[in-house]
Amino acid sequence: QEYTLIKLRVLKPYPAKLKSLEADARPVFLVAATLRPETMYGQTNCYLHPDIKYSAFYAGGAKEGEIFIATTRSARNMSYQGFSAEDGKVKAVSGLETVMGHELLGAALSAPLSHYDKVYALPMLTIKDDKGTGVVTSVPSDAPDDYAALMDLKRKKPLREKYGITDEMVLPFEPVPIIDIADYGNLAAVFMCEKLKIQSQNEKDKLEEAKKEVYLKGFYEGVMLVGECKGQKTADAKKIIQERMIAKGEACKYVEPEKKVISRSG
Ligand code: ZZB
Repeated sequence: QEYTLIKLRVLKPYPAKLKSLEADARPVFLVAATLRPETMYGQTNCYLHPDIKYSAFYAGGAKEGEIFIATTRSARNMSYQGFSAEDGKVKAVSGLETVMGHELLGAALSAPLSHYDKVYALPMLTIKDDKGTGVVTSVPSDAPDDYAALMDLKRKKPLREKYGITDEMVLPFEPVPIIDIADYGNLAAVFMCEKLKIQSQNEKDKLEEAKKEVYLKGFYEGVMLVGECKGQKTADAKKIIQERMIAKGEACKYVEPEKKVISRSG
């Protein structure tokens, strides 16, 4: 599986857990794995799982000019793909070998191409530990899971309070129309969540159905409403936008190795 890694820069003041990095000149990024780089205009926040273990490590190749935050497992994969100074070796930041997702929630971020100058790290309880980087950038206009999780946070003040998320980090953020799909409109994920009456991020089956449909339609029939590929089909825009982001140092390619299937019966 080939993903695009999107680099969301952590803004100062850093969250308490990352304070030791404030004296470091290197930029710090949450790195999110996405299959849809052309949707980055619609980012409204970034999701982390409160109970997943992340790690801060040196990246940027031989010069180690950057610090990435992602799951330990994905850091290991990255170390074989030219991200670390030494092939196959992850060099964690001292004291930040393990960072729990909840220790980063509320962090302010700068997300490349986003309509919003500043977005926040928010909790999502359905993030999988063994997929991508465990960091998910949120595009509620076109990703049903992202919309459902954002609506949960908007509607449920106790949920925000549980994770120390303030109103300002959630309430001002609305899905941004970035892709038009015939019959679905310009907020396809919102349309599908309403059509299937999805009430929360935990409605797994309905969300899977919504995602499949939006993926298919959005990718093959969608037309870009914003950005340098405005007016073009999303399928054509994807590569162009990915390459442009990589050239600007805002993204990288990342390959996830196939999972080994371990069978008991041999
Ligand atoms: C931005 C985006 C915009 C995404 C969109 C989707 C959509 P798949 O097909 O199941 O492999 N993702 C990445 N990592 C994780 C994780 N660890 N746990 C849960 N979700 C994760 O899904 C890949 C997509 O799932 C990625 O692409 C990411 O969300 C999310 F408009 O990034 B995407 C219709 C979907 N639209």
